[in-house]
Amino acid sequence: MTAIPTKSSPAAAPPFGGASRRNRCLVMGILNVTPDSFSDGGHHTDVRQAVRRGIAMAEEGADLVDVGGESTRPGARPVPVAEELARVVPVVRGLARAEVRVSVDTMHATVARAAVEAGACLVNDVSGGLADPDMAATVAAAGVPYVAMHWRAPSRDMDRHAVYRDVVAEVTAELLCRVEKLTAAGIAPERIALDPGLGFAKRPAHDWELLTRLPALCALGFPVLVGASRKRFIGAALGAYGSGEPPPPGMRDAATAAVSALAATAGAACVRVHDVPASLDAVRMAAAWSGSRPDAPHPAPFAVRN
Ligand code: PMM
Repeated sequence: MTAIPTKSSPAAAPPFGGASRRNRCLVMGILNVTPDSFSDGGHHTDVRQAVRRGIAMAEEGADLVDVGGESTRPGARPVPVAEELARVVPVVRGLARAEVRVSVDTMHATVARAAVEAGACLVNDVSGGLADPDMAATVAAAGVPYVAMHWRAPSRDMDRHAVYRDVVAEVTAELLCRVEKLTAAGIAPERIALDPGLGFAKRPAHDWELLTRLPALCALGFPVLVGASRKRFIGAALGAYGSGEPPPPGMRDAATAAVSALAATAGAACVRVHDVPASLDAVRMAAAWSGSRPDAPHPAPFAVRN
């Protein structure tokens, strides 16, 4: 069994180290350079325009900007690696040159390696290393932090795998299994963050259960990233408690910010969102609500380096 870092254990290279000067949940801005992502697909396919958008998110206060070149919406088809590289690497390079902290959202070791060479400081893998057998060794060799998301199957047929008896117990156990494999391949446990994978082989009821029982995942001692932004379960809840109709993804940012505040209060270390300002204010309010001192140093594993 892998040694699990506790919240109080010192961390040599924290997953999101140096990202924020403030003692609060971090905000990761989403920059999808894809033609077909469910919410922002086709908005940022021009490199210069994408870099401008990433810089704007950093200016809005994003602690990290997450660049992805392959849509993972339900039913999405895989993108050839050469195409993903061509989409992602110039944008990562442009943002890193502008001193924006960049993460790369990829399931492919080749893309992760190239993005780190271009300046990415974190690898965000929605498959937790399951999609590419070379990913874990590549991340270990690169020495960067790694977000391992809960994943069961490629997007084209993930909905078939949304079957659980106890979603929290099963997601937790499957993530710990990933941690074992990742650490065995050489990734330091202190560099790993976990993510419940909202919407990935999950029905809305599963997503809500994972959120309402988020402290159970946080209690494992790894930093937890929550990616709720604009997702189907948010639309479904807005519809259920509203007019009956889910609003379109672009009308879900206020609800996303509410979830960001609740996730931060439940112990999330980072939220991944499309609309940075709303969620940034939300996590600030969560920090104030929980009495965290704004000028206190980040507790490990979020010690500020700069
Ligand atoms: N969701 C998407 C893509 N990447 N990464 C992490 N770590 N967690 C997520 O929940 C996640 C992700 C899909 O959403 P998008 O199309 O809006 O990027």
